[in-house]
Amino acid sequence: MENLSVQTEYERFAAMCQCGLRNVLASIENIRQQMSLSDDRNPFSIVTSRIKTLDSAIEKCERKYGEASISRLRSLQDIAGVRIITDFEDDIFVIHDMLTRVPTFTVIEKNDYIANPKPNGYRSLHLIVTVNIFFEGRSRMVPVEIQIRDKAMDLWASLEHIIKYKHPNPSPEIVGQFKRIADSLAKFDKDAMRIRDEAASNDN
Ligand code: 0O2
Repeated sequence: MENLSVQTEYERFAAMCQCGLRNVLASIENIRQQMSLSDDRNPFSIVTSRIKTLDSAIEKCERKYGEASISRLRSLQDIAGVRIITDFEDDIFVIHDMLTRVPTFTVIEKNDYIANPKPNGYRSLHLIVTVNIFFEGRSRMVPVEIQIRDKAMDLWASLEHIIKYKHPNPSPEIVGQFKRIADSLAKFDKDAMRIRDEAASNDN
């Protein structure tokens, strides 16, 4: 019975977050389209989104708080999530600057795991934005998480996620190997930008 009400309440909250997600995606699509009109390279490569499943939300609450009550589930700020993938590392900050100026949502939190990678090597720029929605006859604010990363960062995070999902407690040796790959990819990102800039200056 308790589980049933958690599920019902979560579905209602997730529906609210989904309204916010639609607003954020519409704003991102508008920016992406406008930028595609210019001659410059478009910083957006791929945009995806998801609503967190109840099971994933429960797993996260239990990991973070040791319990998954309705109030804990509602405190999660990434029930709705957008992921923006760029070709180059510096495109991430071009997109970040655009998003801070969008009038339809407000950036309330920023975690720059590119300037400060996680100890395992994870790199990405995370934003939490709040969006005003109209739901059940009244206006409410809901959070949406936006993760911005380049293709190299995304490759690393996808593989690490797959392996961590199958083996939640990897050995220090495996963790060390992932850190070394992350460091190589960080160097690759710098080289890719340098080669891009050299190629452009050769054109001039
Ligand atoms: P999923 O699959 O996206 O639903 P935390 O307390 O750290 O667990 P918090 O406070 O939300 O979570 O903040 P954080 O760490 O800034 O962002 C969490 C999200 O970033 C994760 O969501 C992942 O999507 C991604 N992420 C963070 N760290 C790592 C990492 O080391 N490896 C990979 N592959 N992804 C990471 P969820 O809810 O954990 O998962």
